[in-house]
Amino acid sequence: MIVQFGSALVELVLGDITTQEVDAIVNAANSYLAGGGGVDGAIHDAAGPEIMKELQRRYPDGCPTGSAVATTAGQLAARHIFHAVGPVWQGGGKKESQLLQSAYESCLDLAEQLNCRSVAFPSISTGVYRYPVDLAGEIALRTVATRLESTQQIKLVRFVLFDQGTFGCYSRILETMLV
Ligand code: AR6
Repeated sequence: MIVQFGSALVELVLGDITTQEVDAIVNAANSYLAGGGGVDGAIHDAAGPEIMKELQRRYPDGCPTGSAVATTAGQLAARHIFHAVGPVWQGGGKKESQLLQSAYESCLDLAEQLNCRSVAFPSISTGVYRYPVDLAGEIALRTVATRLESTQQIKLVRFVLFDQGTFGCYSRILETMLV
């Protein structure tokens, strides 16, 4: 599914983010930037050990929840990895929605600063961090769509969704944003 916002495209695909040929891919990291399972493990495995070394050297204090930091991308086809830290879902009363929106905005800020034309996102926080996919997808898509209406720099945002349920959920949300 592809939709135009401003002069840019939002694309939803079912697949693996590590194989995407875009300027930057986004990792769903933890605040220690320590690696882990899920998409974080897959990205570090595919990119190679230099990425963890770079994180430890450049960001020894980690990254606060709701923010993101950039590294090179090792063996990936992308130029940059943006390590974004989404919130752990705790029922919705712990500023989770603001923190998730801020994590996406931080990545979009990095994309603009680093002259990226294309960025691929996973569904941040909806795995190990248990954020409900319908709520997270709404924030992800609305935050990206809002930014794309005002930036000239970013031309493609691709959401790379790993399972059919998440892909279907994001697709339904994007459809409702068109009417
Ligand atoms: N490509 C795209 N999406 C993927 C891939 C992949 N290769 N692998 C998994 N996903 P999660 P979180 C999906 O748990 O909830 C880590 O341990 C997955 O199916 O990766 O933000 C970190 O170190 C789900 O839809 O991230 C943190 O400690 C989505 O990516 C913690 O997990 C996010 O799931 C972060 O948890």
